[in-house]
Amino acid sequence: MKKGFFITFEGGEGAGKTSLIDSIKKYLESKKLDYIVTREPGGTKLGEHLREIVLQEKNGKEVSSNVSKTLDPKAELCLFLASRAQHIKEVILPSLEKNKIVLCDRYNDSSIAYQGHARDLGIDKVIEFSSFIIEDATADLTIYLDIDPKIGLSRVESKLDRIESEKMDFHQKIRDAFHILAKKFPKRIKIIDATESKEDVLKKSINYISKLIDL
Ligand code: Z5A
Repeated sequence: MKKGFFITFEGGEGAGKTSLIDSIKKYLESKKLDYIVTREPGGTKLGEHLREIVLQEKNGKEVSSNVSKTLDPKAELCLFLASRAQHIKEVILPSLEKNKIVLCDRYNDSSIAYQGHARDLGIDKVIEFSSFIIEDATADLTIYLDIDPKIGLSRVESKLDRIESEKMDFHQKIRDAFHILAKKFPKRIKIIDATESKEDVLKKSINYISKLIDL
């Protein structure tokens, strides 16, 4: 039975999710609230192995295996979902059961945007398929950091992984998909303009979180 709060962070490349989570973490610490920070793909031993396969990088360095050079979109989706299934069982649900706040860098909306829309598997198909994996482990709040992909990529261009290296059209489709999702799930997904200052992005995020949690 879920008792904590599950908050996910989504956005295109370089939107600022990792920086924002780091600031929220400090804020929660100052309020003496119990939290964990985790990410997808990853969060477990299996997830970190799968991360190396799908992103073709380890600790920011390219890995030599070429397993993922010709990765089929359906196979790619299954790898992200395998990572998620293990993550839910090993990390997310146990933390929520201990009343923790779970801050997760990317989650199911990324599968819907990247594999469902940008890789053309279909938004509704991925929502339906992934529902078998996530069951009721849905986020209570999703903060979507919205940014023009040109600006986002320019923030991270020195360390592009396999997916980040896709063409601009691909990244634009990801942004479009997040907007579709935000319209579909307006109660859960909150859009924040990621070109605002880090301080303003933090302030707006804390405002949304405070509607969920007594801060
Ligand atoms: N993926 C998928 O396809 N399907 C799935 O189901 C899942 C994921 C779960 C994970 O990569 C990849 O997997 C991802 C989707 C795919 N696509 N790719 N590639 P990742 O986790 O390694 O990478 P990422 O999530 O895209 O993170 P990122 O590119 O490193 O960006 P970020 O975490 O959002 O940004 P950041 O590191 O916090 O900030 C980037 C820079 O911008 C940094 O220098 C900051 O200081 C700066 N920054 C941050 N905020 C601001 C503001 N407000 N103003 C100015 N500068 C800022």
